[in-house]
Amino acid sequence: MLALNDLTSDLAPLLAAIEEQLNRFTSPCEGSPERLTSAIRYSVLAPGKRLRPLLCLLACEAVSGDWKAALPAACAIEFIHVYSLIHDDLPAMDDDTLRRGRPCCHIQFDEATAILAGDSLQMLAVQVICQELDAQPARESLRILSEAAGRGKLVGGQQDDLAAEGRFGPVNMAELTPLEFLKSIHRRKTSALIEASLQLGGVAGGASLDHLRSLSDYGMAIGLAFQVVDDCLDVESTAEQLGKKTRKDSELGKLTYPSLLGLEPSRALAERLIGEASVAVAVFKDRGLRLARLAQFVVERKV
Ligand code: GRG
Repeated sequence: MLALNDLTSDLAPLLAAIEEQLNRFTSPCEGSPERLTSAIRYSVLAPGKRLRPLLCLLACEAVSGDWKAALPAACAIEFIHVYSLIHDDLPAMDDDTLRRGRPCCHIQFDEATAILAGDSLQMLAVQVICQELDAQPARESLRILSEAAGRGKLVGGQQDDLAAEGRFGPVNMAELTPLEFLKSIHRRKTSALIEASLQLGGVAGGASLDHLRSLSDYGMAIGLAFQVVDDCLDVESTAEQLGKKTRKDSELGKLTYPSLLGLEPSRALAERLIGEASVAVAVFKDRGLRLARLAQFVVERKV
Protein backbone atom coordinates (compact mmCIF):
# COMPACT_ATOMS: atom_id res chain seq x y z
CA MET A 1 0.00 0.00 0.00
CA LEU A 2 3.04 2.31 0.30
CA ALA A 3 2.54 3.66 -3.20
CA LEU A 4 4.41 6.83 -2.22
CA ASN A 5 7.53 4.74 -1.82
CA ASP A 6 7.12 3.32 -5.33
CA LEU A 7 6.78 6.80 -6.78
CA THR A 8 9.78 8.30 -5.08
CA SER A 9 12.12 5.67 -3.70
CA ASP A 10 14.28 8.36 -2.11
CA LEU A 11 11.52 8.81 0.46
CA ALA A 12 12.29 5.35 1.91
CA PRO A 13 14.55 6.65 4.76
CA LEU A 14 11.88 9.17 5.78
CA LEU A 15 9.13 6.54 5.75
CA ALA A 16 11.33 4.16 7.76
CA ALA A 17 12.05 6.87 10.35
CA ILE A 18 8.33 7.69 10.62
CA GLU A 19 7.45 4.00 11.19
CA GLU A 20 10.18 3.64 13.80
CA GLN A 21 8.98 6.68 15.76
CA LEU A 22 5.28 5.76 15.48
CA ASN A 23 6.22 2.37 16.87
CA ARG A 24 8.24 3.92 19.69
CA PHE A 25 5.63 6.46 20.78
CA THR A 26 2.82 3.87 20.82
CA SER A 27 4.74 1.21 22.73
CA PRO A 28 3.06 -0.11 25.93
CA CYS A 29 3.11 2.32 28.85
CA GLU A 30 2.26 2.02 32.53
CA GLY A 31 -1.48 2.28 33.15
CA SER A 32 -2.57 1.63 29.55
CA PRO A 33 -4.51 -1.68 29.42
CA GLU A 34 -3.20 -4.16 26.87
CA ARG A 35 -6.45 -4.04 24.83
CA LEU A 36 -6.22 -0.25 24.51
CA THR A 37 -2.53 -0.29 23.54
CA SER A 38 -3.27 -3.03 20.99
CA ALA A 39 -6.13 -1.04 19.43
CA ILE A 40 -3.92 2.06 19.20
CA ARG A 41 -1.04 0.15 17.60
CA TYR A 42 -3.40 -1.79 15.29
CA SER A 43 -4.71 1.49 13.88
CA VAL A 44 -1.52 3.58 13.86
CA LEU A 45 0.80 0.90 12.48
CA ALA A 46 -1.65 -0.19 9.76
CA PRO A 47 -0.32 0.53 6.25
CA GLY A 48 -1.36 4.14 5.68
CA LYS A 49 0.26 6.39 3.09
CA ARG A 50 1.86 8.60 5.78
CA LEU A 51 1.17 11.62 3.59
CA ARG A 52 0.82 14.08 6.48
CA PRO A 53 4.02 13.05 8.32
CA LEU A 54 5.93 13.09 5.03
CA LEU A 55 4.68 16.60 4.28
CA CYS A 56 5.78 17.64 7.76
CA LEU A 57 9.31 16.26 7.26
CA LEU A 58 9.63 17.72 3.76
CA ALA A 59 8.48 21.16 4.95
CA CYS A 60 11.23 21.06 7.58
CA GLU A 61 13.70 20.03 4.88
CA ALA A 62 12.54 22.86 2.61
CA VAL A 63 13.23 25.52 5.24
CA SER A 64 16.31 24.06 6.95
CA GLY A 65 17.89 21.48 4.63
CA ASP A 66 17.20 18.59 7.04
CA TRP A 67 14.02 16.74 8.04
CA LYS A 68 14.94 14.97 11.28
CA ALA A 69 13.93 17.77 13.66
CA ALA A 70 10.33 17.38 12.51
CA LEU A 71 9.94 13.68 13.42
CA PRO A 72 8.00 14.26 16.69
CA ALA A 73 5.61 16.72 15.02
CA ALA A 74 5.21 14.31 12.07
CA CYS A 75 4.10 11.58 14.50
CA ALA A 76 1.79 13.99 16.34
CA ILE A 77 -0.06 14.90 13.14
CA GLU A 78 -0.40 11.22 12.16
CA PHE A 79 -1.86 10.49 15.62
CA ILE A 80 -4.51 13.17 15.10
CA HIS A 81 -5.21 11.84 11.60
CA VAL A 82 -5.55 8.23 12.82
CA TYR A 83 -7.84 9.28 15.69
CA SER A 84 -10.07 11.05 13.13
CA LEU A 85 -10.16 7.91 10.93
CA ILE A 86 -11.07 5.66 13.89
CA HIS A 87 -13.88 7.95 15.01
CA ASP A 88 -15.07 8.60 11.45
CA ASP A 89 -15.51 4.84 10.92
CA LEU A 90 -17.73 4.38 14.00
CA PRO A 91 -21.39 3.39 13.53
CA ALA A 92 -22.49 6.84 14.80
CA MET A 93 -20.48 8.51 12.03
CA ASP A 94 -19.69 6.87 8.68
CA ASP A 95 -20.36 3.31 9.89
CA ASP A 96 -17.52 1.71 7.91
CA THR A 97 -16.07 -1.78 8.16
CA LEU A 98 -12.81 -1.51 6.20
CA ARG A 99 -9.90 0.88 6.74
CA ARG A 100 -6.39 0.67 5.32
CA GLY A 101 -7.33 -2.71 3.89
CA ARG A 102 -8.21 -4.15 7.31
CA PRO A 103 -11.29 -4.33 9.55
CA CYS A 104 -11.91 -0.95 11.22
CA CYS A 105 -10.76 -0.53 14.81
CA HIS A 106 -14.30 -0.91 16.25
CA ILE A 107 -14.79 -4.14 14.24
CA GLN A 108 -11.45 -5.64 15.20
CA PHE A 109 -11.89 -4.63 18.86
CA ASP A 110 -15.19 -3.02 19.96
CA GLU A 111 -16.81 0.41 19.84
CA ALA A 112 -15.84 1.53 23.32
CA THR A 113 -12.20 0.56 22.78
CA ALA A 114 -12.18 2.33 19.41
CA ILE A 115 -13.51 5.54 20.97
CA LEU A 116 -10.93 5.34 23.74
CA ALA A 117 -8.10 4.59 21.28
CA GLY A 118 -9.06 7.75 19.34
CA ASP A 119 -9.22 9.76 22.57
CA SER A 120 -5.79 8.46 23.60
CA LEU A 121 -4.28 9.39 20.24
CA GLN A 122 -5.37 13.01 20.58
CA MET A 123 -3.60 13.26 23.90
CA LEU A 124 -0.59 11.30 22.66
CA ALA A 125 -0.12 13.98 19.97
CA VAL A 126 -0.07 16.69 22.65
CA GLN A 127 2.21 14.64 24.89
CA VAL A 128 4.79 13.94 22.17
CA ILE A 129 5.04 17.62 21.31
CA CYS A 130 5.39 18.71 24.96
CA GLN A 131 7.91 15.94 25.63
CA GLU A 132 10.12 16.24 22.55
CA LEU A 133 10.15 19.95 21.63
CA ASP A 134 11.65 23.02 23.32
CA ALA A 135 9.17 25.38 24.99
CA GLN A 136 8.75 27.93 22.18
CA PRO A 137 8.33 25.53 19.20
CA ALA A 138 6.16 23.30 21.43
CA ARG A 139 3.81 26.20 22.20
CA GLU A 140 3.63 27.23 18.54
CA SER A 141 3.11 23.61 17.42
CA LEU A 142 0.32 23.07 19.94
CA ARG A 143 -1.38 26.26 18.73
CA ILE A 144 -1.25 25.01 15.12
CA LEU A 145 -2.37 21.48 16.00
CA SER A 146 -5.21 22.43 18.35
CA GLU A 147 -6.60 24.95 15.87
CA ALA A 148 -6.48 22.52 12.92
CA ALA A 149 -8.01 19.64 14.91
CA GLY A 150 -10.58 21.78 16.73
CA ARG A 151 -14.22 22.70 16.24
CA GLY A 152 -13.51 25.45 13.71
CA LYS A 153 -11.64 23.05 11.39
CA LEU A 154 -11.49 19.22 11.53
CA VAL A 155 -14.37 18.62 13.95
CA GLY A 156 -16.58 21.41 12.56
CA GLY A 157 -15.97 20.17 9.01
CA GLN A 158 -16.97 16.67 10.07
CA GLN A 159 -20.15 17.97 11.74
CA ASP A 160 -21.15 19.82 8.54
CA ASP A 161 -20.23 16.80 6.42
CA LEU A 162 -22.66 14.70 8.44
CA ALA A 163 -25.23 17.52 8.26
CA ALA A 164 -24.89 17.53 4.47
CA GLU A 165 -26.29 13.96 4.51
CA GLY A 166 -29.45 15.46 6.05
CA ARG A 167 -28.93 13.70 9.37
CA PHE A 168 -29.80 16.69 11.50
CA GLY A 169 -32.73 17.89 9.43
CA PRO A 170 -32.65 20.36 6.52
CA VAL A 171 -29.14 21.43 5.54
CA ASN A 172 -28.15 24.97 6.47
CA MET A 173 -25.57 26.11 3.91
CA ALA A 174 -25.44 29.63 5.36
CA GLU A 175 -26.24 31.17 1.96
CA LEU A 176 -23.37 29.34 0.25
CA THR A 177 -23.78 27.63 -3.11
CA PRO A 178 -23.44 23.80 -2.97
CA LEU A 179 -19.90 24.09 -4.40
CA GLU A 180 -18.91 26.74 -1.83
CA PHE A 181 -20.41 24.62 0.96
CA LEU A 182 -18.49 21.57 -0.26
CA LYS A 183 -15.25 23.58 -0.38
CA SER A 184 -15.87 24.93 3.12
CA ILE A 185 -16.36 21.39 4.47
CA HIS A 186 -13.21 20.09 2.83
CA ARG A 187 -11.09 23.06 3.79
CA ARG A 188 -11.92 22.27 7.39
CA LYS A 189 -12.15 18.48 7.32
CA THR A 190 -9.21 17.62 5.05
CA SER A 191 -7.06 20.64 4.12
CA ALA A 192 -6.67 22.00 7.66
CA LEU A 193 -4.67 18.95 8.85
CA ILE A 194 -2.64 18.88 5.65
CA GLU A 195 -1.82 22.58 6.02
CA ALA A 196 -1.00 22.02 9.71
CA SER A 197 1.43 19.23 8.73
CA LEU A 198 3.40 21.73 6.66
CA GLN A 199 3.24 24.45 9.31
CA LEU A 200 4.49 22.05 11.98
CA GLY A 201 7.40 21.02 9.75
CA GLY A 202 8.16 24.69 9.10
CA VAL A 203 8.18 25.47 12.83
CA ALA A 204 10.49 22.50 13.53
CA GLY A 205 12.89 23.83 10.88
CA GLY A 206 12.80 27.42 12.24
CA ALA A 207 10.94 28.89 9.23
CA SER A 208 10.53 32.65 8.69
CA LEU A 209 6.99 34.08 8.47
CA ASP A 210 7.33 34.35 4.68
CA HIS A 211 8.33 30.73 4.40
CA LEU A 212 5.46 29.66 6.68
CA ARG A 213 3.10 31.52 4.35
CA SER A 214 4.50 29.72 1.28
CA LEU A 215 4.07 26.39 3.07
CA SER A 216 0.46 27.33 3.90
CA ASP A 217 -0.29 28.22 0.26
CA TYR A 218 1.14 24.88 -0.83
CA GLY A 219 -0.83 23.07 1.90
CA MET A 220 -4.16 24.71 1.02
CA ALA A 221 -3.71 23.83 -2.66
CA ILE A 222 -2.72 20.20 -2.18
CA GLY A 223 -5.27 19.75 0.62
CA LEU A 224 -8.08 20.69 -1.71
CA ALA A 225 -6.56 18.68 -4.58
CA PHE A 226 -6.26 15.66 -2.27
CA GLN A 227 -9.97 15.83 -1.50
CA VAL A 228 -10.99 16.32 -5.14
CA VAL A 229 -8.91 13.25 -6.06
CA ASP A 230 -10.39 11.33 -3.09
CA ASP A 231 -13.88 12.00 -4.46
CA CYS A 232 -12.77 10.92 -7.96
CA LEU A 233 -11.18 7.70 -6.66
CA ASP A 234 -14.41 6.87 -4.83
CA VAL A 235 -16.10 6.77 -8.24
CA GLU A 236 -13.25 5.26 -10.28
CA SER A 237 -11.83 2.53 -8.00
CA THR A 238 -12.80 -0.71 -6.32
CA ALA A 239 -12.77 -1.43 -2.58
CA GLU A 240 -9.84 -3.86 -3.15
CA GLN A 241 -7.80 -1.10 -4.76
CA LEU A 242 -8.55 1.52 -2.09
CA GLY A 243 -8.65 -0.69 1.02
CA LYS A 244 -11.95 0.90 2.05
CA LYS A 245 -15.56 0.84 0.85
CA THR A 246 -16.22 2.77 -2.38
CA ARG A 247 -19.31 4.46 -3.95
CA LYS A 248 -20.44 5.39 -0.43
CA ASP A 249 -20.66 9.05 -1.36
CA SER A 250 -23.13 8.49 -4.19
CA GLU A 251 -25.12 5.95 -2.14
CA LEU A 252 -25.59 8.60 0.54
CA GLY A 253 -26.33 11.29 -2.06
CA LYS A 254 -23.36 13.27 -0.73
CA LEU A 255 -22.04 16.47 -2.27
CA THR A 256 -18.80 15.59 -4.07
CA TYR A 257 -16.69 17.25 -6.77
CA PRO A 258 -17.57 14.68 -9.46
CA SER A 259 -21.30 14.99 -8.60
CA LEU A 260 -21.18 18.80 -8.81
CA LEU A 261 -18.59 19.35 -11.57
CA GLY A 262 -18.31 16.00 -13.39
CA LEU A 263 -15.31 13.65 -13.33
CA GLU A 264 -13.13 15.27 -16.03
CA PRO A 265 -13.53 18.85 -14.76
CA SER A 266 -12.77 17.58 -11.23
CA ARG A 267 -9.54 15.96 -12.45
CA ALA A 268 -8.67 19.21 -14.29
CA LEU A 269 -9.28 21.21 -11.09
CA ALA A 270 -6.94 18.90 -9.17
CA GLU A 271 -4.22 19.38 -11.83
CA ARG A 272 -4.63 23.16 -11.62
CA LEU A 273 -4.33 23.11 -7.83
CA ILE A 274 -1.16 21.01 -8.03
CA GLY A 275 0.30 23.60 -10.41
CA GLU A 276 -0.44 26.29 -7.81
CA ALA A 277 1.19 24.16 -5.09
CA SER A 278 4.38 23.76 -7.13
CA VAL A 279 4.56 27.53 -7.69
CA ALA A 280 4.19 28.11 -3.92
CA VAL A 281 7.27 26.00 -3.09
CA ALA A 282 9.46 27.31 -5.92
CA VAL A 283 10.75 29.84 -3.36
CA PHE A 284 12.63 26.99 -1.62
CA LYS A 285 14.54 26.18 -4.85
CA ASP A 286 16.18 22.72 -4.70
CA ARG A 287 15.15 22.16 -1.09
CA GLY A 288 11.49 22.31 -2.13
CA LEU A 289 11.80 19.82 -4.99
CA ARG A 290 10.58 16.85 -2.97
CA LEU A 291 7.50 18.82 -1.89
CA ALA A 292 6.76 19.60 -5.53
CA ARG A 293 7.09 15.90 -6.43
CA LEU A 294 4.85 14.87 -3.56
CA ALA A 295 2.20 17.27 -4.85
CA GLN A 296 2.29 15.39 -8.15
CA PHE A 297 1.71 12.15 -6.26
CA VAL A 298 -1.48 13.60 -4.79
CA VAL A 299 -3.11 13.72 -8.23
CA GLU A 300 -1.48 10.58 -9.63
CA ARG A 301 -2.22 8.37 -6.61
CA LYS A 302 -4.40 5.31 -7.04
CA VAL A 303 -5.00 4.77 -3.27
C1 GRG B 1 -14.10 12.17 13.35
C2 GRG B 1 -13.48 14.55 13.95
C3 GRG B 1 -13.56 13.48 12.95
C4 GRG B 1 -13.16 13.73 11.69
C5 GRG B 1 -13.14 12.73 10.62
C6 GRG B 1 -10.88 11.61 8.53
C7 GRG B 1 -12.21 12.21 8.41
C8 GRG B 1 -12.63 13.34 9.33
C9 GRG B 1 -13.05 11.70 7.53
C10 GRG B 1 -12.67 10.51 6.69
C11 GRG B 1 -13.45 10.53 5.46
C12 GRG B 1 -12.71 11.12 4.32
C13 GRG B 1 -12.86 10.41 3.04
C14 GRG B 1 -11.99 12.22 4.47
C15 GRG B 1 -11.31 12.94 3.39
C16 GRG B 1 -9.96 12.47 2.99
C17 GRG B 1 -9.23 11.70 3.97
C18 GRG B 1 -8.93 12.32 5.29
C19 GRG B 1 -8.85 10.48 3.60
C20 GRG B 1 -8.03 9.60 4.45
O1 GRG B 1 -6.70 10.02 4.42
P1 GRG B 1 -5.56 9.19 3.69
O2 GRG B 1 -6.01 8.79 2.32
O3 GRG B 1 -5.54 7.91 4.61
O4 GRG B 1 -4.28 9.95 3.78
P2 GRG B 1 -4.31 6.95 5.01
O5 GRG B 1 -4.98 5.70 5.53
O6 GRG B 1 -3.47 6.67 3.79
O7 GRG B 1 -3.55 7.66 6.09
